[in-house]
Amino acid sequence: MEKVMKKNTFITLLFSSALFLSSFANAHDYKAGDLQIDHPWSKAVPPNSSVAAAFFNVTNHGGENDILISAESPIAGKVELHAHIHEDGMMKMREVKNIEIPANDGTALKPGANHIMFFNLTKVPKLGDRFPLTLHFKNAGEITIEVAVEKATYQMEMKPEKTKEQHH
Ligand SMILES: [Cu+2]
Repeated sequence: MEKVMKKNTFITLLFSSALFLSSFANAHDYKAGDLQIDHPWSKAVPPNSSVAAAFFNVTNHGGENDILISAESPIAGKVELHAHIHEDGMMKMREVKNIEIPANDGTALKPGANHIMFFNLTKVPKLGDRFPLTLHFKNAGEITIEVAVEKATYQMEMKPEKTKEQHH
C-alpha cells in the first residue's frame, strides 16, 4: 500500500514539473518601475469578432500601491478596463475606472475577474500572434507589452450586459 502511494506521489511530481516547464516555455515578462508583468495573453477569437480580452499577472515589488489607469492598443478602436461583478445573482462584466496593484503584492487579470477588453477590433489577432498593448500606471508610468494569443477553454461572454443563458 505504501509503495503504491509513493509511486502516485512521484507521478504527481513529474506531472507538475512538466506543467511548470511548459508554462516556463511560454513565459514572457516585462518590468516598469516596481511592477513586473507576467505572461500577458489573449484568448483567440473568431475572425469576425469585434471584441477580445487580455489577461496578465502584475506583481508590485514596491512599498506603494499603484493603479492601472488606462490601456490602448493599435488592434482596437477602444480599450477598457473591466471587472466581473456579481449582481442580482448573475455574473456581469463592467468597465472600471482603474485596477489597483497593492504594494508588496500584486493582482491577476484573468478570465472571470479583472481584465483588459478590446472593442471595435481593427485587426483580429490570430492564434499564435502577438500584439502590442500599452498600459498606463499612476506610479510606474507607461509600458508597452506584447500580448500572446492563445487557446483557452473557458467561454468568454462577448457582450458586456449579456448574462447566463436562462434555463426554462
Ligand atoms: Cu470585459
